Amino acid sequence: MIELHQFEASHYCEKVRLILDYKQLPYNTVEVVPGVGQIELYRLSGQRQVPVLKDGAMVVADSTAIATYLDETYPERPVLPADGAMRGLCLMLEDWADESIGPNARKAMIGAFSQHPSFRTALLPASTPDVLKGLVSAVPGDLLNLLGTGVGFGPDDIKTATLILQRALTSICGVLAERPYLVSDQPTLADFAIAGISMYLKFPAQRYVDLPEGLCGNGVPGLADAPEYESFWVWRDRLYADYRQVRSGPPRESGSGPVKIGIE
Ligand SMILES: N[C@@H](CCC(=O)N[C@@H](CS)C(=O)NCC(=O)O)C(=O)O
Repeated sequence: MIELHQFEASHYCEKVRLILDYKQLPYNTVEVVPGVGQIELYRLSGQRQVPVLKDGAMVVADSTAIATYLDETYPERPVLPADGAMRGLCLMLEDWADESIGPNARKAMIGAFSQHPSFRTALLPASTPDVLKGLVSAVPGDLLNLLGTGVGFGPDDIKTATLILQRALTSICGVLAERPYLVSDQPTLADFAIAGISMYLKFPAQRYVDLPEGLCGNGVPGLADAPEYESFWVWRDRLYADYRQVRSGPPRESGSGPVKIGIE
């Protein structure tokens, strides 16, 4: 059985989970404990980042390398187009997703956490005493803004990130007005990369990802609910409904471990 060594809340891991589900390949996830678990990951893969895919004796790190490996090994339902121009475009879009949409989406999500106490407390373990939850939701947004300043998450950084995301969503909606998926009539790696990242802007309403239930359907105000991006969310939700498996296990015991949202 394929093993995916992952952080549940990482968008790179979500990209790979989307691809595995699309290809209808059964797999088990191994949740890596940030820090100590990465030592074991290093022993396994020679580097410390997730996702890492283990398929028998084969160990592959990096979401793009994993996608390529999966297409080569399991060619049914390819995610990389055979046509050279389409393949190039697909990889460019994936890179744009990873290098621009991803980091900016994380900033926008942090901005939303700082402004919306309920969003913030939804991330806390269920076992957190109510008094502490109250304290977290009482931390003024201004203070969080101040704390964010200087590490790339200050109000100006979040404003710039939001502007970049607005442009990105507008561009994507323009493409989606012409065709059902970003590169061709079938979903490709580009679709899965951008759909995976989109959870930072709006968590899917269903439990596809094992995150605290309070996050489901929540998103960054102005991006998650603006009518001009509706076709983006329709595309994202359709992709999930058509291809992603809803989790069958019990809801996440949110006290069971840290939620690591890959904020570098
Ligand atoms: N290029 C890699 C990036 C993977 C990555 O940045 N993973 C993050 C999680 S979102 C990670 O493992 N961070 C932990 C660390 O760098 O120590 C890919 O596409 O898989």
